[in-house]
Amino acid sequence: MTQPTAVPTASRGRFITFEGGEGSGKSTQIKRLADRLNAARLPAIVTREPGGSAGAEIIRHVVLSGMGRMLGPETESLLFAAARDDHVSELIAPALARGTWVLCDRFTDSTRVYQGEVGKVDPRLIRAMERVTIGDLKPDLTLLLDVPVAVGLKRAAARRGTEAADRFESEALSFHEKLRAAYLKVARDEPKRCVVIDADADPDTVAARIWTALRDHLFAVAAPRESAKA
Ligand code: T5A
Repeated sequence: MTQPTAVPTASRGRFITFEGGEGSGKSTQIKRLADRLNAARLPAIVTREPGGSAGAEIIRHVVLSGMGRMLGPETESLLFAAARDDHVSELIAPALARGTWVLCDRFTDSTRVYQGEVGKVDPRLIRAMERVTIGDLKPDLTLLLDVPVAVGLKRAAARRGTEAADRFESEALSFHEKLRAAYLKVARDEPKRCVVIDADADPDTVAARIWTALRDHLFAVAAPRESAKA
């Protein structure tokens, strides 16, 4: 198991996580932000959870196929934790240490919300798994992309086309409403780390909102070059 530390040195990269319900636009926006940071000569990589490293991608396949579901929410949580452990030690911690910004599509808040708040896994287990898998590695900023449930599910369905819904997309509407409320609670509880982005708008507008959040929360300590300005 990893015990990474997050010593905030000037040369360490920044760690930004994207969170939100299904179809909230995380994948779309994370790529746009990476492009903008790289254009500003702030090296940034995009990764995702579950997944992001070879071992974690194998676990992703197991979980999203629904195979973990029959084992119950506790065991499913352990699978997400195992994937995160590999991802942090193989990709995230080394990238941050060499000064690269890491943009991660979902992270610990997904476990807190999906398995904890909604799946009713004991919060003590959730926190214990966090301690073991991420140590002190807290995101510098978490962007919570918030959209009405109907909007997110409609977008996810349109993107999926004729393919079957995955393990979580196929849950009932009430499940997704609970997710949204739980995410908003996480943001209320940790206002310094989390920024709620109204993502019920066109992609350019959402991208501009995200950039404003970075400017307000991160660039005071990691000033971008001129070319990063809107
Ligand atoms: N999970 C994950 C847990 O339960 N516990 C955990 O600890 C972790 C880490 C991962 C699943 O695993 C669960 C949560 C998830 O259910 P996934 O396949 O990685 O599943 O999928 P999601 O993270 O849910 O992401 P989605 O792919 O469903 O949605 P995104 O990334 O939020 O949305 P995106 O950008 O792909 O957009 C969806 C569609 O909408 C369009 C896009 O073009 C795309 O077609 N779109 C917009 N349309 C209109 N206006 C906009 N502003 C738009 N932005 C995007």
